[in-house]
Amino acid sequence: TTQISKDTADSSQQDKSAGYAEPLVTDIYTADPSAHVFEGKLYIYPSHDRESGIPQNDNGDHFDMRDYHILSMDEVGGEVTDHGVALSVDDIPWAGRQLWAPDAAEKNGTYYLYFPLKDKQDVFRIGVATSDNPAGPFEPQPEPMENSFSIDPAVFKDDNGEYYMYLGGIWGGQLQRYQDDEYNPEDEYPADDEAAVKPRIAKLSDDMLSFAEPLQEIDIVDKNGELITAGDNDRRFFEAAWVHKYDGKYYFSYSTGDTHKIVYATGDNPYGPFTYQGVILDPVEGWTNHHSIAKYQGKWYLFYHDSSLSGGKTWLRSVKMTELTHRSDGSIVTVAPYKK
Ligand code: FUB
Repeated sequence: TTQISKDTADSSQQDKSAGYAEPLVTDIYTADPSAHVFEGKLYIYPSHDRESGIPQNDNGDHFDMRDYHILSMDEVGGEVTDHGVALSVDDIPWAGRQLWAPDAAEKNGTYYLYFPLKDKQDVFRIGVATSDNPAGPFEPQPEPMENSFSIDPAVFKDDNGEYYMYLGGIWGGQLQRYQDDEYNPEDEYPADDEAAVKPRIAKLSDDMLSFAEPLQEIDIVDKNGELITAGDNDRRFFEAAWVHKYDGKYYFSYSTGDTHKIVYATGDNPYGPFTYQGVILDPVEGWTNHHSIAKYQGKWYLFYHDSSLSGGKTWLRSVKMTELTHRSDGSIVTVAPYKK
């Protein structure tokens, strides 16, 4: 695995936005920030990184998180509140290990926290927990969501009031086990010239606790309409799906994993296909890159993490935020994370 140094990330920064930012909190490690505006405040739903002592490997065993803390703020640059433990692995009946990147949604005054967690068979499922407060504490459902798998749930509410969940992550995130819609624990991957493993989407049911339809594959294509291939590591989907809508278009953004970028593709509806457009965020210090995008008080922001506070330990990350710019043609200005 590669550690990206600040010097590498700082090269060729012309036409990029100055993304330099300090961690939002420094007394705990946080990662994978999913940002939402609820009740007029900015809430961030991150992973809560900790030192577990588990050695680093390609399966991500070193990301052994056990609870979630939710952060909030009234204004950008203002005080950040850590609301304490919102959900613990000890309270989830079906839990095996590893609480990874969560997301949240609100419907009719109830808040839903969606989270990836390995079950007792060491297979990732998506769980859901509810609260009447956006900061929790959250009460988990007794079972994972039916037919859920893999990691990194992201829930997008469309303008018509429908909610959609996006999910998936390869390697340790196990998405490669669900190709051809059959479970294959062998972790086999497509050949380099074949289509990359596809992220999934499903509409959520009215009660927000299950899928209203089978999970469907999402096509990510290049400008010629050709599917991005498994060997195209600079552009293929790895993990960390997020969707935002800008000027009527759907922006599907994600991490490229082993090439450490956040990139985006655009489409005309929530299901895609999405056409690859470019890089949102250059590599950060640490191995993973994981983000969200939200509008608050009239401005768009990118939320992300890096490992600078821990001196480069990729399992000890810190959430940051910086402004994001859409050009008049709808394209996004690449953020250089260490440019001042
Ligand atoms: O934080 C654990 C995992 O690392 C997340 O689920 C992935 O997106 C990556 O950031």
